[in-house]
Amino acid sequence: MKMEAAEIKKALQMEAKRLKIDKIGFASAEPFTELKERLKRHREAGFESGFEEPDLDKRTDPRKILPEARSIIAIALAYPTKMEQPPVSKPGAYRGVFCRASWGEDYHNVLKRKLEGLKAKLLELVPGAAATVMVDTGALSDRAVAERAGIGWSGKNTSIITPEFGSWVYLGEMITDVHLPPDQPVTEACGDCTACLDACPTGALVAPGQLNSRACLAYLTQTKGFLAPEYRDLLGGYLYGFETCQAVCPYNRKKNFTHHEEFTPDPEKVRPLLKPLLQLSNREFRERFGSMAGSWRGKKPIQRNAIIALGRFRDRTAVPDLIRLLKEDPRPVIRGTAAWALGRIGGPEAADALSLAGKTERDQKVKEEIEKALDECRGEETANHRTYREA
Ligand code: B12
Ligand code: SF4
Repeated sequence: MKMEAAEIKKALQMEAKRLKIDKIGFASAEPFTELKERLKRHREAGFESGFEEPDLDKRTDPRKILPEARSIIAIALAYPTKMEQPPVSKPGAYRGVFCRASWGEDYHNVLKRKLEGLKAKLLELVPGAAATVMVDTGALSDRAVAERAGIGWSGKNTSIITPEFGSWVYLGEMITDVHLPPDQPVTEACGDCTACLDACPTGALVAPGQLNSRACLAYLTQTKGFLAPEYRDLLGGYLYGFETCQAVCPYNRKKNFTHHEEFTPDPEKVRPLLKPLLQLSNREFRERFGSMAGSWRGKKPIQRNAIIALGRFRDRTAVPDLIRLLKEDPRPVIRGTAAWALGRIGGPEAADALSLAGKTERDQKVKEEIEKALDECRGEETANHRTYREA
C-alpha cells in the first residue's frame, strides 16, 4: 500500500534520530530565485571565493541537478568546540591551529554516510525513488537549503545559526523526486547584535549577511600564492580556516557538542607543533593530515601559514629551518614567506642568510620579500644600537 507523504516524512525523521543526525528539515525543490539575484550581485562585486560552483542556474535550481526534483531534505550535524586537554603552545615549541570545522574525520565523509543512510530508508519506503546527496561540494547553496528547510536562520556572519547548536553545525542535503511536506523557516534572528561585524579583523563582513570572501581570513588560509603582507599579522596562528565571526556570536557561547565521536579532535593534529610541519614530505603530510577536511588544498598553504606563525611568534629557534627553506625550497611562495619570517625574527644569523640569498635568488617576488626582510632586520639593528647607546 502506498504511504502518505506525511508518513514518509515521519519515518525519515525517526530514521534520522537513529542515524544520530542532529537536525533534519524538509523543503520544496522550487528554484531559489531570490538567491540567484544575490549570487549575481555577489559575483559582480568580486566577493566570490572561487570555491563555489560557477553555474548560477545549477546553484539555484535543484531541477538542473535532478530533473524530477520535488523536495529537498536538509540535515545538520553539530561539531565540538572544546578540547579536553589542548596542548600548550610555548616559546621554542609554538603550535598552529586548525579551525574547529576541521576537527576529527573530514565532515564531508561523515555527513555523506548519514545521508546515504537516509537515502536507503527513503528507497525502502518508496521503491524506485530518485535521490541525490551532496555536502559542501555540490552545486546547491547548503545554507540557502538549510534556511528554507527550517534548520536555522542566516546570521549576519553569513552562517546558518540553529537555536540548539548555534552555528557550529555542518550542513548537507538530499534532493528527491518524492513529495514531502515542507517545514517552516525559523523566525529567530540576530536582532540588534553586530558582534561578528565588529570583530572581523579584516572587515570582510562588508554588511550584515554579506561577505567579501577575498578578504576573509578563512579563505586566505586556503590560498596557494603569497599571502598579502597586511594579512600576515592577523592570522593568529591559524593554519587552516578561521572562526572569529563564530567565536564571538552569542548564540555560540558555551556550545560544545561532543556526541559525534568522528569529530573528536586529535590534539596533536589540530594544534600541531609548527617547526616539524616545515619538514613534511607529501607522503607524511597525507598520512598525518589526509583524513582531515583541512588537508584538501594540500600541504603548501599549511606550510606557508606555519612559516607566517613562526615569524609572528618571533621564534628564534626556527631560524635554522627558515634559512634552509630560504636556500633550498623549490617553491617561491615558501622561500619568500621564509624571508619575511626571518625579517620578523631578525638577528645577525637571519640577516646574513637574507643578504646571501638576495645575491642568488632569481624569482622577482622572492627577491622583493628578501629586500623588505633585510630592511626590517636593519631597522631592528638600528633600534638595538640606539637602545644600547642610550642605556
Ligand atoms: C565558498 C564557501 C566558503 C568561502 C565563502 C564563504 C561565504 N560566506 O560565502 C570561504 C572559504 C570564505 C568559506 C569559509 C567558511 N566556511 Co564555507 N563554504 C563555502 C561553500 C562551498 C559555498 C558558499 C557560497 O556559495 N557562498 C556565497 C554566498 C553568497 O552564498 P551562501 O552563503 O551559500 O548563501 C547565503 C547568502 O546568499 C544569504 N542570502 C541570500 N540572499 C540574501 C539576501 C540578503 C539581503 C542577505 C543579507 C543574505 C542573503 O543567504 C544564503 C543562505 O544563508 C559552502 C558549501 C555550499 N555548497 O554551499 C561552504 C559552507 C558555507 N562553509 C561552511 C563553513 C563551516 C565555513 C567556515 C565556518 C569554515 C572555517 N571555520 O573556516 C568558514 C565561515 C566563514 C563565513 N563567515 O562564511 C559551512 C557552513 C555551515 C553553517 N553553519 O553555515 C558550509 C555550508 C559547508 C557545509 N556543508 O557545512 N566558505
Ligand atoms: S554575532 Fe550577533 S550579528 Fe553576528 S551572527 Fe551572531 S547573533 Fe548574528
